[in-house]
Amino acid sequence: MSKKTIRIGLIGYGFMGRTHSNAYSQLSHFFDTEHVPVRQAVCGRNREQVAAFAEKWGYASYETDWRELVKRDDIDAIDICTPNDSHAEIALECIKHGKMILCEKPLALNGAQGEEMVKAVEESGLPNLVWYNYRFLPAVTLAKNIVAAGELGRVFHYRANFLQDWTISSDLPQGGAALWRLDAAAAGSGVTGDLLAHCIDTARWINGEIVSVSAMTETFIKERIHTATGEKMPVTIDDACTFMARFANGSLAVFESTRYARGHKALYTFEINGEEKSLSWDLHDLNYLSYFDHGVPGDRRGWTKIHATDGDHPYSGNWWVPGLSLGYEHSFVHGLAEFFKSLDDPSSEKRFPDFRHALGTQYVCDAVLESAKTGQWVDVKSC
Ligand code: SOE
Repeated sequence: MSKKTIRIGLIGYGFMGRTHSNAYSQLSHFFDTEHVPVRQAVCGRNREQVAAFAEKWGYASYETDWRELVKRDDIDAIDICTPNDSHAEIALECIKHGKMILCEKPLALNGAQGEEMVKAVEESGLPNLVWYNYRFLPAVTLAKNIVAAGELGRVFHYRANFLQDWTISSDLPQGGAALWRLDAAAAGSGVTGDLLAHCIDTARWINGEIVSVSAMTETFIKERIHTATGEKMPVTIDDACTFMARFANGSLAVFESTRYARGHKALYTFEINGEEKSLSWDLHDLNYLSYFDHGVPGDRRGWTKIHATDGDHPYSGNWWVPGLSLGYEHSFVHGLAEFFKSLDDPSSEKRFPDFRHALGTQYVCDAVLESAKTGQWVDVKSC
């Protein structure tokens, strides 16, 4: 098979820049796609650091100005790994220069920005993806497949949590390289856009559209030093958010996220209860899908744990031999594989979130934040 190369220009080389670079380097070893990524260039403002990153991760070149990267004729696709407040500006520039886009989540700061991005990208016809990665873990994709096959019967409940504890200290500043997630101007919101957005992406993928929400948020530490000014400034992100939701299929949901759950570093869990079966999943035990089948005779009935590492589980057959576990990093490789498969055959079923799907998630986040402000139920804009 003759391979068609897609020359990647990566903007930003923090945590996400590393997860995506790892996916670019692994993809062709494990997935046979006709299109293959080439690590062409990486961009960051600090020349020394970006040069070191390029060398370490195998990028052929580097830039220190993203606008120069986006203009380059030897780049086919731009991967946006910068803080959320720059996604829209960079994406719109990429579209002007005819580059396909792989954008880190969330799509934008809010729905209004997201709409502009969706309009422009759809008019251009350029392929696009947003890196909501957790849906590509084998056990999570298995849950999706079981629900899509109608095996749960009527779905009654969906519940999800994403719990962390890294912002409890009031000494932690806001803003700057590692801490922009605490600055609403750069992040758009706190746990809602950063963590609940993951839960919402998975939930919408598995259980369909969310139509209305009722939320509460809290900012536990009201002021933090801002790294840009050295002054104490009000904190305007949501530190914690809990919301109830109704899905279009009539099921009810509860979602919770916080960065103040002492002891939890990144605990993402979800459970879905149907008439016939229930499923549950836990990021700390990510290769397992817990499964309850009411159809089993009463004396044998109980929760079983499916170790989703066999050759017939989603994606697992592309890796090692049955029974050997995969990890967090594989979710990015699988997402990339789905994107590249769709470049090979644009008419194939899209199993990755594109800009439009991510806009739907953004609308849910917007409705959650509005509800928390007004204390009212809010209808989610349909996408
Ligand atoms: C925040 O700590 C964070 O890194 C998120 O930004 C990621 O999206 C999530 O996957 C893990 O937690």
